[in-house]
Amino acid sequence: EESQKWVLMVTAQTPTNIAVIKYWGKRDETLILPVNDSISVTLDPEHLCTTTTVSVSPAFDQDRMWLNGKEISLSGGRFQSCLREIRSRATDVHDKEKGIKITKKDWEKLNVHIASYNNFPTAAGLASSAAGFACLVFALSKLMNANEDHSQLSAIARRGSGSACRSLYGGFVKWIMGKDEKGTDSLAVQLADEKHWDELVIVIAVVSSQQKETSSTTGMRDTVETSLLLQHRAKEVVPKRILKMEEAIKNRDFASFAQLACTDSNQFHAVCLDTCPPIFYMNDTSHRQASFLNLIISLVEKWNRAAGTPQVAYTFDAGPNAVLIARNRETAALLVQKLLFCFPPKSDADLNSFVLGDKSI
Ligand code: 2P0
Repeated sequence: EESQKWVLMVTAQTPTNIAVIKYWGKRDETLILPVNDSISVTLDPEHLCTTTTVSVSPAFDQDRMWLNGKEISLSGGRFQSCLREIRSRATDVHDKEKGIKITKKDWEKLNVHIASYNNFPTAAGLASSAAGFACLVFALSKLMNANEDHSQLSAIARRGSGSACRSLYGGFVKWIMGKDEKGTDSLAVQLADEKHWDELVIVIAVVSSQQKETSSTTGMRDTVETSLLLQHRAKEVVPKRILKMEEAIKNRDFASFAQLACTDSNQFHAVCLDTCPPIFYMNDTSHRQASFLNLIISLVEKWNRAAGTPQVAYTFDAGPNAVLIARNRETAALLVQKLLFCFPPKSDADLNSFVLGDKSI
């Protein structure tokens, strides 16, 4: 049938984000509501990003999704929540060029096909789910003409993966934990845009692209159930740290920024260690790689002390990779030099493991 032949598509690209005040622990697992606020930096769009194409056609008989070319199931609650939330906000779409008219009512029956690609290792602690769900929700909102602002969309992306809500904005972003038990006020806001502090350079040393052993979801659940340190962190430590970090970002105060980011990363790993059974994200890899990660901390700590004021901040997530934030381009160049000197790559392939946040360095 002629009317069955059309396809409407939207493609979007979303970078991942790196938390400098970490999210770890949920107060509601279904709605994905966190136990504390978090703050992150969104990377440049050309590095570590997800590209997602969403399409709709009357010829599609079910919702389907492909990730990196392989079909994956959409039956999980997280995908279903995102799809349902966006569908319920769909409005009329009129593509005059193609002569296509879709009414709000049509969207309830139409199925979508989703193709998503990550240009970095999936599930190796490089926040692939963050870029992925943010991109999916954004692309669907454009396709279905859901007229929600970025904060509203962030609350939907949050239902896919907590950290995803922070990737709806560039620059520095805060995920406000919210108070509402339905989660309507648990969303992301932009603290400063990408131009505000653009001398910072982020260097990511991808130590292993292997999938991590403990998923964030399981890890967080164990932590919430067993760690007393987490309760102290969420109630006493993070609220004060968030205020200080917001101030540091506003004033481009690298000394405070670095001190807060490093301390928070260390406390996140301490909380993991305080979990029963303990979670070792930094050592959950080969001996050589674990030594590398731990040596990076010493290298940065020594360098910062010798310089008299912080030059580089480190932050480690739930995977065997080091994220280093240099105060400017000169420092970033020196940092890469130091990393290569201390940890000479064994082969050319190893060299690729230094992903630079700035192409020109
Ligand atoms: C963060 N991480 O703030 C923290 C720091 C890992 C360490 O957010 O269960 O994949 O999907 O909400 O978002 C990883 O957790 O977990 C994470 P879910 P998510 O970036």
